Amino acid sequence: MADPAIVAAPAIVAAPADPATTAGSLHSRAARVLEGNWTGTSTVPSRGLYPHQWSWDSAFIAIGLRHLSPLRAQTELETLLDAQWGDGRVPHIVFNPSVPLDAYFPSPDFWRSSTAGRAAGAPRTVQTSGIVQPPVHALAAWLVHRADPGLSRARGFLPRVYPRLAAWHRYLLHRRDLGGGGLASVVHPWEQGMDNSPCWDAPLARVTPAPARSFRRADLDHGAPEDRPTDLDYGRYVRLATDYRDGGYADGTGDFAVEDPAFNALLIASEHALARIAHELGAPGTARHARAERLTAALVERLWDPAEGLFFCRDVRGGGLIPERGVSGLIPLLLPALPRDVTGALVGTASGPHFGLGGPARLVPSYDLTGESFDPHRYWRGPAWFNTAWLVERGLRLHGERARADALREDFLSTADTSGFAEYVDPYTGDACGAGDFSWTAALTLDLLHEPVGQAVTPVGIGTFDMGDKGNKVDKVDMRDRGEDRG
Ligand code: 9WN
Repeated sequence: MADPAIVAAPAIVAAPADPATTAGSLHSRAARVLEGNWTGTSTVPSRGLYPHQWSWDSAFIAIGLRHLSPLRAQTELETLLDAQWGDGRVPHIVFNPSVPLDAYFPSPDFWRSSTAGRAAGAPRTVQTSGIVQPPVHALAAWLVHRADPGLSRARGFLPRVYPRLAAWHRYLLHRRDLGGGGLASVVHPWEQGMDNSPCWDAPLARVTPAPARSFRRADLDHGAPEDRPTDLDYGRYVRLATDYRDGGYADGTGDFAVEDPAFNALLIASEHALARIAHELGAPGTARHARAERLTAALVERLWDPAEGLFFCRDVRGGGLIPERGVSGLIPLLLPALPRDVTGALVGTASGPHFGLGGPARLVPSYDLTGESFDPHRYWRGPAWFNTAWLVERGLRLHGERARADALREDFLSTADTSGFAEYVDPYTGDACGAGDFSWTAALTLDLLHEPVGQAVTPVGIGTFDMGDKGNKVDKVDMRDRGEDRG
């Protein structure tokens, strides 16, 4: 039976936001995907391939779900944050105990979070992975709040999630500053979310793979081997995760540590969002905005390559920038405090031969179209994903690139439609790849359908200082002993 919260939400029966397209039916089909992937407390990315809750998926899902059911969107984030570890990390997977262990690898018995993660404060009652994913959550929480501030205040949504989000950012900024320059490092390719990107090839080459016979991949039950990472790559993923687990998930000693532009840009965008949340809760938020600006400067200083007009990953263990062009290097376009010359160069790079935006490519390819490792079908080595296209669309709009943003939005919506809300697509043909009825594709479709075309400044809440409803603050938030979080 349909959830009354969704049925009651006016957006689900509202007229299409953009009458020039088939948005009405696209809207209801996207809503049906999210309905079908809802488990009661959260949304799976895909019923077959990814049958648990994933961290950054849930943030993107909540951003779309807020248009259907702000209650469900709040619940999505709350369920994830309930699995937060004592040290502040938000795990990349929260396992559903009713799903058989062999449905996904690595399963809970691999991660052993409640025992191996005890020193790091892993929860006892829920099983999770021990690594993280990009911190899109504070941004999502702010947008979810703005969708229905009355409901949010009535449920005390922000006062409950704020301390958790603040602890999450603290974990990343303190425990994960492995390069010492202020940015957070990822310690596993799965943490960055673009698992098989050629950007990881050099740092991964130093990792001794776990023998192929020591584990059984479940992903190949659902996807073609030529579209998925190789067994050798999987062996390295398994080795890194095993070593991390066997070290009690303590940070700082692993063989793999990379400062990634998208991961850090999302942290900065979320820090801006956290400043708005702090302000909503009665604190000024200015210290957080200032921190976000300092982090933006660190991002430019450490990862920007002016000659290439792109941000690159920094290999903290090996030293130096990794000379591979990934879509990750375009994501800092999201940031409001990015210097003008950087923004201009990024737009040029996105529109040039490497990413083909507005030219030969559909959406934004995950990797350099001219790169040696380019493959239009293999996971994160060329195909185009919808979440990264949404992020680039937001960035273009934020920086006044209205025509490019509108074109990308159109392309997004038509490709989501024709591909059946695919997980990702061939960047030349737009043909569907990976799983169908993929949750973040449907969710971000809804989000773009709810934004009128031709808008100059995004309401995403990261570029404009959209404080909203200032007069009606929640004044009961306990931020004692949290001096640094006071905004
Ligand atoms: C490992 C769930 C996740 C996404 C990632 C995507 C893929 C998992 C996998 O699926 O990763 O976390 O098994 O390949 O790369 O971005 O969050 O949708």
